[in-house]
Amino acid sequence: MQLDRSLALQSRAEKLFPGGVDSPVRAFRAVGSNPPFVVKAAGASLWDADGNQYLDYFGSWGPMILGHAFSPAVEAIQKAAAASASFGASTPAEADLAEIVAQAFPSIEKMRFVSSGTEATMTALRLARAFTGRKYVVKFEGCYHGHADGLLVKAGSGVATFGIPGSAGVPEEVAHFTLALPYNNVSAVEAAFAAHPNQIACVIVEPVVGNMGCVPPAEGYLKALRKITQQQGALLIFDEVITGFRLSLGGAQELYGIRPDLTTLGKILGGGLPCGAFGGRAEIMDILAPLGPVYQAGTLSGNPLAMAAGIATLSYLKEHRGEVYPLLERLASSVADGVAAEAKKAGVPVTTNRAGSMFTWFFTRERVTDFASAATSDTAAFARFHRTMLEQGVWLPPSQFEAAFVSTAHSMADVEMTIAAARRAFAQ
Ligand code: HOZ
Repeated sequence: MQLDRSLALQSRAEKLFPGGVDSPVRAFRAVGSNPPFVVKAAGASLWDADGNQYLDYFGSWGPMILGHAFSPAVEAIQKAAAASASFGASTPAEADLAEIVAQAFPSIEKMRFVSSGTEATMTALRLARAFTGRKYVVKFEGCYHGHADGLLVKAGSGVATFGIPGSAGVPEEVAHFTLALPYNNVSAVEAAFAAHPNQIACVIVEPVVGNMGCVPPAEGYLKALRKITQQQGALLIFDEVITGFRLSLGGAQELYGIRPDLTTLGKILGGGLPCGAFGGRAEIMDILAPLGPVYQAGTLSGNPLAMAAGIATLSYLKEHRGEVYPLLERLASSVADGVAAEAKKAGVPVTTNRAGSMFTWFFTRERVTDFASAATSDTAAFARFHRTMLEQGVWLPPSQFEAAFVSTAHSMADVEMTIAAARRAFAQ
């Protein structure tokens, strides 16, 4: 595979951006190769600057559930752009999208649109602290909720990929109020509340984790979080930036039957455009300015292009939910199990975790239920697998600690091609 143009583009980018990227994992350092530079994508395929075609298993890290350049979204964006890309004023499209969101997520009585998942989680925490009058926040090791200071403690995604324990530049005094506990461990949560009575404002969790690789909740875990937070007067925040509209239209909370106090959304919500949201109980949301004392704002919040792409994407998902989610389940289970079977035949230790259309092949013999078990993975073996798959035209997320995704644009032929590529990769 020729990568000359991508290599030239990488050296140009390295002069302009730290590591040559605008987001760390994209630099491919964790898999010891050079990132192809993408020039276009359609359906489940990506093309790089050298004309190589790849089957896409990271879907822009989640948003592209209907495949790339999904025509209703493209047309909606074009139409909105012709009427101006931004007004900085209220538009009817914001309420149109909000009504779809509220219908899919009954726990979201009121919401605000922002421009990223980071903004959504950061503000959800501020709201939780103001509402409860408490300072501590519980998060879980290996969960990633964007890069706001207080959430970069034992985080997943790029933070785990590069082994950064807690980011430099975050004052100890800020990190002090974040209690990072093992995921899927109810006693650790009970112990934290016992050690900090009436001091914990909220528990924030990825209900199915995507950012340490895919790690689903143990039976009863989310229910236990709901019960403890309710008993202790703390808020439960579901970070559904990845799982929202992916695991089902109403996200993980619909699937597991839990009603959190606040929810954060992003990715699919904006149909691939920069968009996030936070929302939940009206009495909590109504302490935001201009009604209350909690401040949050954004010039591009509710941006008309993002609203248009979101409406087109969510309307399709809503209308076709009866076909979309079973199709994603079939595709994801076939590829996840098919590759796992090839690993087994080849004697390569791989543990496969999957929830709906998100999955991870962990290069370990251990059951992966939290960050400690995810971290037993042989990341060098994962990196070799990643490189060999990429050479065969299969683009997996370039880190052991990120989930892979399928879209409705993937086909069973794509799945077969991926399994055959994995067979060759495991034979090496
Ligand atoms: N933190 C993102 C994945 N969980 C990576 C975003 C990106 O590099 O685009």
